[in-house]
Amino acid sequence: KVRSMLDISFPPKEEDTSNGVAPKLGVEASIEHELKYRVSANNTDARPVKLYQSVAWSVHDRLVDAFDQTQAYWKEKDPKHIYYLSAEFLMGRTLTNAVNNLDLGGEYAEALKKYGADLETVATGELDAALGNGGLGRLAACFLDSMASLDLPGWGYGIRYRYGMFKQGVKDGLQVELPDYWLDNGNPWEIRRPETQFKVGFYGSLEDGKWVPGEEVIAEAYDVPIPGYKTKTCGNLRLWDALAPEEFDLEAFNAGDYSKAVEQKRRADGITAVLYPNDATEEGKELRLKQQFFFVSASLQDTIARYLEQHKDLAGLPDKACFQMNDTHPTIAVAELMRLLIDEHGLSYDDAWAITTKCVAYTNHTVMPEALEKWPVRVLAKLLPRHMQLIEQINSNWLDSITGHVTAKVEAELAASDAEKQKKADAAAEERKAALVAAEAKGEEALAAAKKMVSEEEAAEEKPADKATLVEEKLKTYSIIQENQWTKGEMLVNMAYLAVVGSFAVNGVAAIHSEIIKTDIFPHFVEIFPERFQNKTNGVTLRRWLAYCNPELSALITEALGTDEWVRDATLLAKLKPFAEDAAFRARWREVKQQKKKALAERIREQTGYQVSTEPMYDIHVKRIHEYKRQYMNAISLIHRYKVLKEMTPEQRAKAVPRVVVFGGKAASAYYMAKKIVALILSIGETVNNDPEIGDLLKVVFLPNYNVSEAELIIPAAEISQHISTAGTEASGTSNMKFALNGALIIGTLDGANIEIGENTGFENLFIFGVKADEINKLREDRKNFSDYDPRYTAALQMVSSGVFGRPEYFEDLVASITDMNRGNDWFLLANDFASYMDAQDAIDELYRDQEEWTRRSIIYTASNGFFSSDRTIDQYAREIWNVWRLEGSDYQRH
Ligand code: GL4
Repeated sequence: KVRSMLDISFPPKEEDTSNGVAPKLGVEASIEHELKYRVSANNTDARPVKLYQSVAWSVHDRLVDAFDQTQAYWKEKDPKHIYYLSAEFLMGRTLTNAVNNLDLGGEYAEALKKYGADLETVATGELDAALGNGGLGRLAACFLDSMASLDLPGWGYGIRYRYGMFKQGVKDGLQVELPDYWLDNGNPWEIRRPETQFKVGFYGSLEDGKWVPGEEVIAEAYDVPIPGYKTKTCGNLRLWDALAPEEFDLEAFNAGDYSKAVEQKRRADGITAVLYPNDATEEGKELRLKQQFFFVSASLQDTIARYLEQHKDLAGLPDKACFQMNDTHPTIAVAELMRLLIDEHGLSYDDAWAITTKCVAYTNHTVMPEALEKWPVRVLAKLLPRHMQLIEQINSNWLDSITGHVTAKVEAELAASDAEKQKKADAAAEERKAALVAAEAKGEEALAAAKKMVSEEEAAEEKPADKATLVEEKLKTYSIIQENQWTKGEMLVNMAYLAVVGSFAVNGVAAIHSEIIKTDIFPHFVEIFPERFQNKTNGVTLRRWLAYCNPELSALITEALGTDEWVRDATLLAKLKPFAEDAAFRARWREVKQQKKKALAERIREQTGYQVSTEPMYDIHVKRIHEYKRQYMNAISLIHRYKVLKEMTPEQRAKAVPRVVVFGGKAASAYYMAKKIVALILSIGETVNNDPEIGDLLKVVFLPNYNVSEAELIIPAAEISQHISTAGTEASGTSNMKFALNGALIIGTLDGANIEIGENTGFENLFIFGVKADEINKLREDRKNFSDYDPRYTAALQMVSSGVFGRPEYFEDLVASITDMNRGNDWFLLANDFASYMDAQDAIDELYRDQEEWTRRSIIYTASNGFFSSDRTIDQYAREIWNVWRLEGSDYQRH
């Protein structure tokens, strides 16, 4: 139970340790001060953005106080720290979260009255910090919130991308990508640390075993304070920016070569310029590897430097630092920590390895083969020659260490198959002998022919397997360095294997996913160290994803429970269950939903121009656009729904259940099919929404630029939410948790965390459909012979091909990808799941007619899913992986 761990008071510091404006000026005065001196706007010129900025700077000062106190306290107490290494942190906006976590909501609301403004409106002046693609990056952000809220000494380490996730626009019915200038108005939430810089090298060569980089950049730190919820603890997200060692080459400039003069700066700028916009696919670009090494190297150097301020001997590092690698993106940390320990700090290889493998842990977030990073040896050797050398050594030691195991395995297999083979060989020899005897009796010619046949047979006979060759073959399947299966001769470094070998713990992110990685991705590693593999089911912070994004529902929950303690102890939500049976409470619950639907309808009008009613069911499908997430299957179902509505009589239409279906999500800019899926949804909307016969019965909306802030608006308004990935493909999903907590019902497959949501909520309360994960392999094999196409599915696709939604040629590929076995093969099994998906949709319509029962279930969802608080997840990491010391009273105690 999380709360029991939370009886912590930050060491009470009575004395005023203020270092700035904040404590000297009250909230109101500080806003005024910032407006005048930092933002240079007088009161009458307090335009929304300026007001936002001054409020943000005023909060910033308070954050800095909390930050300084916490960091000083941690330094004094010297507990073990968690360093969460992640290429992505999808933070979203900060203002509302910071004000409320600092428990200053009331004060700021009061102070803003003077400007005729409220906090909610002022907060919209902030641009999202979108330094992440989707679930993986947002999870990292939730984890930071929970670490601080649980008073755990934790830092995030990442990259300060100057352009975050691209901004998605819609033009001529297609997605367009626009740059995300998120830093343009300045960023009050970061503190630049020019005093904290590290050199990071690339390229070059090995001279006398020592790496001499051919290029160097400077990593400079920016700190983003992370306030815990109503605790004095304020954690840190340290993001690195890249600078040129010499910004300007004066010699080149004097020689008249201006472009050479700024060349270094240009190169450094490139490293931290953009976030790669791929979710669950890897691009394999050298720049990407450069980014990974850049932030990992700076973070490790920084940690070691801080450690050495207080300790002499690096042997103690594992007691003071744990590096959690968020997927394989930071895996080069294994080699870089080795290099730093050996080359920079003089440790032996063996000592360095002992330390490294006690400091590093790895979380796997996907089983999609195209997302598992494999870097060509050629690229690694060129960019990081010393690291490639170390990886070779790590690999060869690793293979040596398991050769005994593998040999024994091969011997056992041989022993089993040898006996079998010997039997066969004996029988064959008998037959040949008999054939020769028979042929001899028939004369010379027959005998000659029989002899020839016998010698051919003997030649073709299976030779006894050579053990050494078998061992060698088998060892290859364990090797970190492998041959590219598509490009013969090209050698690749499998980063996931390096991560598993270099870590003391490996975890998946939902129960089913943690099993799948054991059986399908790392089975041979599980043989060697079964105890290394764990599950840590994901979670989300209830601060951002319930308390702050849905204050109306939160107020109702708090009123019912008589306390707002549920915001830090989510298990208390279970006490809401009895209220599901209370009709008056249900009415109020519905009222809140209605209010949130209204806000979303307003947003839809602003963004798309479509006027949608607030009466229909709000059916939401938001997440990155991907074939495996099957927005396409939903689109096909909507075509069918449209067709049925068109064919209805007016009497039938009067009885239909109206829906507003909202899609949102970005397609990676180079993801061909995903962009077509966006276009199809837009086209369906264009046709359906303008069809006067349909009216409010169906609206299909694609809300552009889905991001954290849009999610905060959309999720509270949802009545049904779709999580319909092909079973076995979505590692966990985290928006499913957010929807459930906000009382949206789920239609979904038995995939990722849907399963655990079902277990908590009661499967009878979800709309579950589709094939199961363990059937997938077989169904995929069989799908060439699939003939059981649902007529509704075929008819809907026919409508696309015949141009009902325009541009049939443009959608030709998309249709072929699921119908033409030679072109796309329906890899994600839409055809297999369509009929059961439609059954689930029918059940949804049916239940929606019964608003009392629907609302009852909605309350049950919120009451049942406190388990999915990231506080619980982080508590499990802290106890079962990190073994961190934590504040208890004013002391640290071991778990
Ligand atoms: C992801 C998974 O796709 C997603 O299911 C999971 O919830 C998330 C966080 O664990 O990680 N993996 C990748 S890659 N991107 C994700 O969002």
